[in-house]
Amino acid sequence: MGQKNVLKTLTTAAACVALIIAPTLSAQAATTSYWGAWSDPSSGSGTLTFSDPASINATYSTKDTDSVESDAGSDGKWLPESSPVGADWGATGPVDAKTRLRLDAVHETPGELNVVFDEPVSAGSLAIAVSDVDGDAVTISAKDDSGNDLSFTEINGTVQTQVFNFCTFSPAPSDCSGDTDVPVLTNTATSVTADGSASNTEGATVWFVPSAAVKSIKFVSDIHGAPGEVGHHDFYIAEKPALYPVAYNTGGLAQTGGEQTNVSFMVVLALMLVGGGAVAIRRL
Ligand SMILES: [Ca+2]
Ligand SMILES: [Ca+2]
Repeated sequence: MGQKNVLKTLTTAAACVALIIAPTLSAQAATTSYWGAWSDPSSGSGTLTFSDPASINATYSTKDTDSVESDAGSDGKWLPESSPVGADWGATGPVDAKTRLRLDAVHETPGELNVVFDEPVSAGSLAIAVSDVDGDAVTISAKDDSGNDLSFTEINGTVQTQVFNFCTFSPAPSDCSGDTDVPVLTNTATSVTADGSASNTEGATVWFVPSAAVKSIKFVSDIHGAPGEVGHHDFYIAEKPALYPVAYNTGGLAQTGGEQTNVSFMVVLALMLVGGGAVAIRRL
C-alpha cells in the first residue's frame, strides 16, 4: 500500500473511532455531576470525592476553626443552575450529596481549610466557589505540583462574572430572603481575597476556574466584627475531567497502570481492526 493510502486508511480509522467514542463522551457530559462530595469531617479532616471516575479526588484538613461540617446540597443554600457558576458547571443543589463544606471561625483566629488533590488538576478543569462572604473575608492561594505558588491571575483564571449573590437568581435557594450583596476582590501576587462588607446575609459568592494546574488550595476565613464573634463560609469544588486522551494521562486511571495500558491497547486494537476493515473494503 502506498504512503498516501496508508495515511488515508489511518484517517478513516481515526474518524470511525472518534464516531464510536464521541457519543459516549457527550452522554457522560450530560449526566455527570461535576461537584465533589465532602465526607463528614473527622477531627476536622476528610475527603472530597467525585462521581466521575476520571476525576481526581482530594483530602481536606482544617485548622483553627470553631466548627466544620459537610452539608447536603439540599440543605437551605446552594449554587443554582441559573447563577454564573451553575450555568457552566451545573447546580450544587438541591441534591442529597454533600456538595457543601461549612467552616465556622471566630474573630480572633482566622480559620483555615486546606485541600490537597491526589494529582494536579489541569488548567480549566477545576471550579472553586466560596459563599456566605458577607461579614467576613476569604483569602485563597494555590500551589502547583512542584510546590510553587500560582499567581493571582492564574488563580482568578478564566471566570468572567466572578462575584455574584445566588439569592438574585430564580429559583433562589430556600434560605434566601432577597439579599443582593457581593464581595469585593483584592489580591497580592499569589493570593486573592474576597471581602464582604455586609452584616449577616445569604448568597454572597466568589468563584474561580484557575488557568494553571492545581495540586493544593488554601483558604483562610477571616471574620470581621467584635471579639468572640463567629462567622462562616461555605465551600464548593467541581472538576471537569479533561477530554480523552488527556484524562488518561492526568486522571484517576493514572494510578492503575494496568488499566491505562489496557485502554491504550484497546484503542490501538480498534484502530487496527477498523483499519483492516478499511483495507479489506479497498480490495474489493
Ligand atoms: Ca459569612
Ligand atoms: Ca451569612
